[in-house]
Amino acid sequence: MTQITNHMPTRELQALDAAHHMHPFTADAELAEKGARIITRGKGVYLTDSEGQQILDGMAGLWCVNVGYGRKDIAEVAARQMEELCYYNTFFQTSHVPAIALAAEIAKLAPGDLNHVFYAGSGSEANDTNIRLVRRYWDVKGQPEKNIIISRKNAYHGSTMGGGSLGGMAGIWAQGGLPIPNIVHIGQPYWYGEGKDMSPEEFGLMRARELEAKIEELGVDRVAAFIGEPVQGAGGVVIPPATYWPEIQRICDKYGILLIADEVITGFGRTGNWFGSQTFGIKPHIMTIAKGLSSGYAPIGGSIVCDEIAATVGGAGDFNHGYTYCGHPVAAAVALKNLEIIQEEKIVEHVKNVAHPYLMERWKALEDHPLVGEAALVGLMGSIALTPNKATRAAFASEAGTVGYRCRERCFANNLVMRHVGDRMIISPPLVITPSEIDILIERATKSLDECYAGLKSDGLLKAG
Ligand code: PXG
Repeated sequence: MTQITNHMPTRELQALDAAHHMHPFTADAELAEKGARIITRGKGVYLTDSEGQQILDGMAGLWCVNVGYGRKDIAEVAARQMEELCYYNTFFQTSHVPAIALAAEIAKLAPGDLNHVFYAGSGSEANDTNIRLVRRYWDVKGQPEKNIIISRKNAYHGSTMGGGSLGGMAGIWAQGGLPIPNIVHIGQPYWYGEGKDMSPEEFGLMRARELEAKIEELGVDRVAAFIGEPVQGAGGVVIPPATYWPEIQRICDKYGILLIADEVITGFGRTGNWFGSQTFGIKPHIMTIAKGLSSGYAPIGGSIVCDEIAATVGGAGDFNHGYTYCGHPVAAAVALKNLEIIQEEKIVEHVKNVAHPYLMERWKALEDHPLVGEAALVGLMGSIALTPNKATRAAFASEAGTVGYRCRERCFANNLVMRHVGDRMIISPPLVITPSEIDILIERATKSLDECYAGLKSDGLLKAG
């Protein structure tokens, strides 16, 4: 077999990558010309690339490496589990210790009566499970017509047929015939971009009441559930106004609609509590989890399900759904170790009492930069809205994303991973980030914003649309 190692020249790795590897959400032909940046190692909050550059990972991989890179204790657990029991299924009346222990631990950590875990390999799969689960629930209850799920524009719930349909991303719908039937979308609580002259509080209420209007329009006997991310992540770290979630909760309670909180990003400490639902006062019937469940050390996700749904679906014969890797023993053992680390090292407390307050102070100060209209942060999820006019919160005249991309490129050149969504910059660093590492993040972000601003000025792109 060809030996391909970390020591190969970058150009050769890039050529092989371009020849054989299709990248997710990527224009492969364009990437082939430029060449992918090849990441070779990770330690703490830092990545190393094939040129030996040290990069501060302000995104924790893809919002997931919450305990930081390179933990030997997790690697040891994985190796041990592979030797002891590398795989067994949980389909045909069998179970195994890692799946049992992890489900019990998740039930302990999850609020209220969210006491049951249906495992998946990813967040997308878990949301596909949720579609089937809530439809099955109402079917068993004798209301098979109650099968419409309401979601939101610019939501992200994955990219499988189900996950992509629940999500509200136009780019995903444009390819492959999505959304599937009986999933509908209301507006998002994105005050900065869509709130116009309303106060954030008024706007939050208005957007929440779109749910009530939609339920009335469709008929309550047709609506199964509402799904939302406590804070939209991939949509650009959209932190809802304080009025939004309480109103959504009131409406779901009033009409008896199931509430699904997609906690794939917000779960396991990201917002300064174990779950984003706790930060925003949401009482969901189902939570979607993935990413931070294992800190990305192994692919695993799932649905945390309340007593009533688990009893109803579980009490009505076979639920004909499952994945080969449901509760995969190695992934489950890794996730369990990750949860132990978060608890023993008090990482949620670190986010709440140390990292968030310090980053908040430094992040907010970026609002003094001429390009920054708003710098917002919940826990360790942050966004910066770039604008040519702070007073009006105007968008740029250039095609949406042009400025954000240029800023991202400056960040990447300055060894900081800070993503862009349209013309918003976003961060979601490992939860273990220290104040001195936050200083480096801010220093690199400021330098990148300065360089981006200078470039926009000289290219005449500082114009409002
Ligand atoms: N729900 C939410 C809230 C997510 O953020 C998923 C579901 C799907 O999880 P899987 O494991 O199937 O990817 C996600 C994933 C981005 C980006 O560009 C975000 C995600 C995935 C890929 C890219 O920010 N979030």
